[in-house]
Amino acid sequence: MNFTENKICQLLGIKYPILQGGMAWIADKNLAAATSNAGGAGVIAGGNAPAQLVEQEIEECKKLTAFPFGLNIMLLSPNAADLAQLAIDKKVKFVTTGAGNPGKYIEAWKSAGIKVIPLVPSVALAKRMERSGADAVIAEGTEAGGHIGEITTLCLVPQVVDAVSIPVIAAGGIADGRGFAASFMLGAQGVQIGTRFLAATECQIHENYRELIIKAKDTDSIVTGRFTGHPCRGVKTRFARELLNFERDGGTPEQFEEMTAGALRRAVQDGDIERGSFLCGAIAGMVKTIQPTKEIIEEIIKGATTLMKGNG
Ligand code: TUI
Repeated sequence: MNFTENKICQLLGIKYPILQGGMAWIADKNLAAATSNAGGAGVIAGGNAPAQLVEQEIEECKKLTAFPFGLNIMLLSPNAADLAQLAIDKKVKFVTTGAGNPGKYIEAWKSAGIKVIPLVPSVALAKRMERSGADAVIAEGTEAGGHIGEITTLCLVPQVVDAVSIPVIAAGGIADGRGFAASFMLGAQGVQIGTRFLAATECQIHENYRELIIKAKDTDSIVTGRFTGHPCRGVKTRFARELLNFERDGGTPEQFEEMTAGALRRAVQDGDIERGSFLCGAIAGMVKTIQPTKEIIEEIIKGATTLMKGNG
């Protein structure tokens, strides 16, 4: 399929309209560069990291790829404002945001020539982002991994498409050519994929994390932390079930935050099955093969092309 007319490809200067998810602690220079080198849009996740560390990642990523890549800013991070400025100082091609409203940064990013792509879990926020000058939005359904909204991808994407004039990127539950094609049928002009890239050769997560993803079946993801206001989807481990029980049995949100503080780092770096949070999307059950990023992207595009012939 030819994407020369595709709005996301034109906006970002990429070959295929596939963004790699900005997974905190996971999406580093290696995964971002591999994605960009394969024709997609790689993303370095800022997560909770200090600006100095993220600056190094950006610098090193520039050595690994000549293609555009972006920076994801998790707005709940205490370092979000520093990272917002870092994106400008380092002239990244685009910024994606998560876990909040990036409105106050948009003008500065636009003035610096940075493309702005906020993640939205609702039509209301999508409209607000368009009014604030966003170049595109990522409509992410509740099937996604990590911090999530309530609406499913199937319901959210077409409603956001109808509500805004800027291009819409679908996210949440997409892992192959069928998900890509379905997103386009809903009116999206691109997809963001996270969970499938957990099985990319270039994704440097702990072996235990990778094994949990590869072994996961359809019913193996659960959502914890609804009562904190920041629900998170991940692998249904014993620890995740303990968190759910804690919530049900009247634990306080403060105690819950204490139990989960640092849990993603423990999963990604230590492979700590007892106290780590192995975040993943509901599509983890379909991720079975460890493959190079390039192979994943080409497989998705090939699958979608077959399905979209005549509709593309
Ligand atoms: O952000 C994510 N995924 C994440 S963030 C994360 S780390 C974390 N740490 C502590 C608490 C919560 C998360 C792990 N995974 N995905 C993007 C996303 N953004 N999902 C939902 C949202 C979102 C929610 C509300 C975006 C905007 C929003 O706006 C509310 C408002 O201010 O209007």
